[in-house]
Amino acid sequence: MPGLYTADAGATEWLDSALTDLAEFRSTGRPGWTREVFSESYRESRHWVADKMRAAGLQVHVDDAGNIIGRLPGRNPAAPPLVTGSHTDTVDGGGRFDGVVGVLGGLAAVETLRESGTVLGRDLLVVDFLGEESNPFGLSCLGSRALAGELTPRDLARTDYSDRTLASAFEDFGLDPSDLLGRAAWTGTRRPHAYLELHVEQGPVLEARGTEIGIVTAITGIERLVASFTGTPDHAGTRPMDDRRDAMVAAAEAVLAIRAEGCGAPEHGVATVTRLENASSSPNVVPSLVRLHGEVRSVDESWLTGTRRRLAEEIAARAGQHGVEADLSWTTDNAVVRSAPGVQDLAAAACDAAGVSWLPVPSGATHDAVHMAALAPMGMIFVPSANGKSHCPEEFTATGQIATGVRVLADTLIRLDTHHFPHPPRTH
Ligand code: HGY
Ligand code: MN
Ligand code: MN
Repeated sequence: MPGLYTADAGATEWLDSALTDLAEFRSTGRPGWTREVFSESYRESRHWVADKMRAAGLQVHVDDAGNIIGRLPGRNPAAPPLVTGSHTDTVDGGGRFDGVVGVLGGLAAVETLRESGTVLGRDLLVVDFLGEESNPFGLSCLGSRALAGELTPRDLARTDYSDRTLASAFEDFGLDPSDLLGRAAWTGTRRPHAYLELHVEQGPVLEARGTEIGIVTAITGIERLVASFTGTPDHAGTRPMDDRRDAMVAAAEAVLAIRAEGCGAPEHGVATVTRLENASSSPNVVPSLVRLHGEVRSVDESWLTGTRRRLAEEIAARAGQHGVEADLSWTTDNAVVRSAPGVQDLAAAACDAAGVSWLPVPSGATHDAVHMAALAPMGMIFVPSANGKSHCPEEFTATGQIATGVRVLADTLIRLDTHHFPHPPRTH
């Protein structure tokens, strides 16, 4: 079977052209590279990804949760497989590298194994997980959650801004929601031996330190908030300023309280409000019902568990000063997850063997790896992001940097293949 590379087009050329070709699948009329889950551009791109996996010599199928899974047979197909991969959906106005580097890098790693004549003792699965990015339903990592058996009926009943349910979005995408809650899960003997994901750092650390590889120590936890502020509607032109119950003012105070919370975390804390909705569309009525969407993140578990209480007190107090009621609804998008020490050690050994500089780094972004950690020892390898930018068109990582990540990924997978994990490491 001829490989991915040709005589005059090796790994970096293949990566360059694959990145360029996949970037063509984007939603018109949206900024940057937009290929959101369940969109038409995303639906079309899934066929391209499956074809790319076949071109890499993988046996390809789409599972009940819409994950595209490419299988490289090992000597013992009955052994728990190794898994790598990431996602190819984007945020609105996103870039060309977030997630994509882990899927294409997984295929390039398969080629690296083939070129070196390496046959693993166990299958290697390269997965393009469905819908990693958070979405209007407020739930990220749809495909990897399903594999981990973590999707719930309540999740499928979530609605987007137009009150469409997540279940109907899956149906419209050609998937049966009832399969998501059971059959899709990798339970029992389907649990992998280990999971390793290549991803762009999406932050400034590696570039600032001139380091080629980040070995992820922990992945941030995320608390998501929807807050409703209820005041009193009034004529915006006649109601005196000292006699209003303005829901938008209370929401604005909450935006600042949430920002202050994120600035107060001891280790890598962030907090962001991304949406304010006035229930009324009239520009001349004092807002009486406003909804706020926000999130708080940190790799510091104990601090993060306190954020709900701190913000509930602060937001209620500030809203009360304006005679406005605040109702807060929280969901934990994911808890803080630690990478398996054994996987981190093998990635470090691979870097050292290749003479590649590396740093242990926490991940402020969440990933499919969070949910795969529920199934198997997990690790992540980062490559630098130019100016630390991501989730925007300026997102960039040089192909040579990605190729270094692929080399480390391939070597670490070879080491994982024969590694014995003495006991299931604590990941949650
Ligand atoms: O939100 C995140 O951290 C990831 O990009 N989905
Ligand atoms: Mn990502
Ligand atoms: Mn992302």
